[in-house]
Amino acid sequence: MQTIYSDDHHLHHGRCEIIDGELKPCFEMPSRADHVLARVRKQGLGEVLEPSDFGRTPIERIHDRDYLSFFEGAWQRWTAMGRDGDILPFTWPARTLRSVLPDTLLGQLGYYSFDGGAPITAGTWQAAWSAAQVALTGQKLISDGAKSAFALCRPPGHHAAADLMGGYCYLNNAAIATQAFLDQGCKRVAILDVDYHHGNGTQSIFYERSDVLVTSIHGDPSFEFPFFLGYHDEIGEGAGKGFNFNLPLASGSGWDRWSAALEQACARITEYAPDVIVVSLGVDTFKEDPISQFKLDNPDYLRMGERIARLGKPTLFVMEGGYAVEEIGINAVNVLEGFEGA
Ligand code: OKP
Ligand code: ZN
Repeated sequence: MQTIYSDDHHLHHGRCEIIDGELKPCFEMPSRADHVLARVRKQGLGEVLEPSDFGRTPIERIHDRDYLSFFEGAWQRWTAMGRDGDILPFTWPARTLRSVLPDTLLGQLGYYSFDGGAPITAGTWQAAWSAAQVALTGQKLISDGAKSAFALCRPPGHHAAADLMGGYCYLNNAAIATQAFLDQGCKRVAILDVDYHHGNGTQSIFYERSDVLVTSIHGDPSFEFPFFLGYHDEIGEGAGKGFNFNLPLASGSGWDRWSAALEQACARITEYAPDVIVVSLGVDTFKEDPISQFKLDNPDYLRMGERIARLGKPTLFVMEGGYAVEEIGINAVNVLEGFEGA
């Protein structure tokens, strides 16, 4: 399997996030992708390619133009104000307030975000842009006939909605690749999101559409981030009714419960008969993940990859979360090796 990777992810390195009431160094750090790349090389998974540049058009198929220009210009505006720390929002248009677009940078950042977990730094736009190009390059490999590809994206994307950043995410890499498949002639794409957190951005982007089936296995939002989306009764709306399938699981879930949920997701995907599958590959389901509550172990990721392979479809893997930095490479590449060995 070929891996697509860009060093540009190093340009994004947030300083701090609020966790358990404390300011702590960001868990979403550059060494995550470095460890995955090192493991890809160590295991000889296959060639590692630089991304091609597909420009802005495929990104604008998912994200609003005004959101993109805000994101692209934010750091310049910040430094023009004489600041040089990370840009972090702290006020959002929650209930009783109005979703108006204010004039100032921090007002607009509140409008274009849903939490305080996605800092904008000097290189965040460039890193996120390149991650989207990484996903699009993987998409192209598959539309040119590859059976699978690994888009080693960082920063991750599945929390980002059409005009919202949050949860370490800015551009929704998996959604951008999914739309590119459809624009190039695929009739149906299935997304399987195995990240520990619910991919609220991906769900919201495709919620009213039947050409994308979104399936997700995650920590129940009644106890876990992102708290306000990802419940089982969210099944899609309008034309999308029946094309969103959430499998929230209890805290402490291990491979028994997790693999039973995977069976359910796979059954729904098989019934949907997609042309291709996009896997939002987060490995923060690992038992030692510092911010998560599932109990998967290293070999479980091999089984995960084997089961996904048995769906028998061309599959694009898009990197999402995973914060047990030392083991993220082993777990992510185990999924890919399991897939290839099946
Ligand atoms: C991203 B991905 C707020 C902390 C909340 C956010 C978790 C984002 C996970 N500062 N944690 O799904 O792995
Ligand atoms: Zn996650």
